[in-house]
Amino acid sequence: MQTFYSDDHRLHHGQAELNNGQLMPCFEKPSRADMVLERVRSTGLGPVQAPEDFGLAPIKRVHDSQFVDFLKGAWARWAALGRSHDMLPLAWPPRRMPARCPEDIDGQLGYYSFDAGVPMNAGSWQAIYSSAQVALSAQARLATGDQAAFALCRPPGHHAGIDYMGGYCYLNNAAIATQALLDGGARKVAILDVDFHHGNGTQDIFYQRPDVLFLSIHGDPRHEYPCFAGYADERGEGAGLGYNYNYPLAAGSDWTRWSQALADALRVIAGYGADALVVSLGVDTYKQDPISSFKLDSPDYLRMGEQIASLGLPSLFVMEGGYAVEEIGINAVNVLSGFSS
Ligand code: Q9C
Ligand code: ZN
Repeated sequence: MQTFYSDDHRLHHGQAELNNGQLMPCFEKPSRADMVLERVRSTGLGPVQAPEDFGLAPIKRVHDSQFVDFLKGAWARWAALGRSHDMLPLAWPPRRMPARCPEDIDGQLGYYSFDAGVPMNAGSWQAIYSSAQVALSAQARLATGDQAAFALCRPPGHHAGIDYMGGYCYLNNAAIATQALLDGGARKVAILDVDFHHGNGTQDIFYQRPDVLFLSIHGDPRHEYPCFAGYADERGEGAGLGYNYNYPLAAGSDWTRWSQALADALRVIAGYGADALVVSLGVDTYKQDPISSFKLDSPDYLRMGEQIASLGLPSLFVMEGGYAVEEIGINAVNVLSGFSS
């Protein structure tokens, strides 16, 4: 299968994040994508291609236009204040505080985010934009008949909602690609999110729509980030009611437990009648992941790919999380190899 990748991801390199009360170097770092690319090459998965430029229009099909323009222009406004350290949000509206959009950059950073896990530096927008173009380019391969494609996206996207960033995510690459598949002629698309964290942003974007089925297998939000979404009773709304499935699992879940949820998700997808599948491929379910609590092992990812392939659907794999950098390439490419085998 074809991999899409851009070196632009290196332009995005956050300094620090808060983890368990401690300021730490960002877990979401450039070496993650480098390790996956190296494994794609060393296993001979297939050709690696640079993305085409589809512009902002397909991004604004799922994201609020003002939010996208804010992301694009934020660094220039920050730098104009004489600031050169990472840009970060610091204040958010809680219950009963009306969410008006303030005028200055600090207020707007809070307005357009839900947490502080989204540092930006001078090159971040270019990396964010290119990551979305990587997903769009990979999507285009399915539209022209390939059975699978891999979007090696960085930064990741599944926590980014219609008009907010969070959790290392700025633009929702998988959602942007899904909408492009629909705009290119697909009637229904299923999104399977296997990242350790609930794909709250993707859920937000498609929550009221029946043309996109969203399923996420993740750490139980009672105990795990993103804390406020990912419960099993979130089933969709309005016309989208019944098209959202969450599988929250307990800490310590291993392949035996995890694959039961996968089997149910695959059964639901098979019954939906999708024209294509988008997989939000996070490998932070790995037993050694530094910020997660599942117990999948490297060979389990081969099984994951094989079982996803059993659907027989054209499938787009979009890279999301995974922070055990030494094994991230092995685990991510195992899913793709398992799919292709
Ligand atoms: N102590 C993705 O995997 N911090 N984002 C969790 C746990 C945020 C993860 C802290 C994790 C965001 C794309
Ligand atoms: Zn994750």
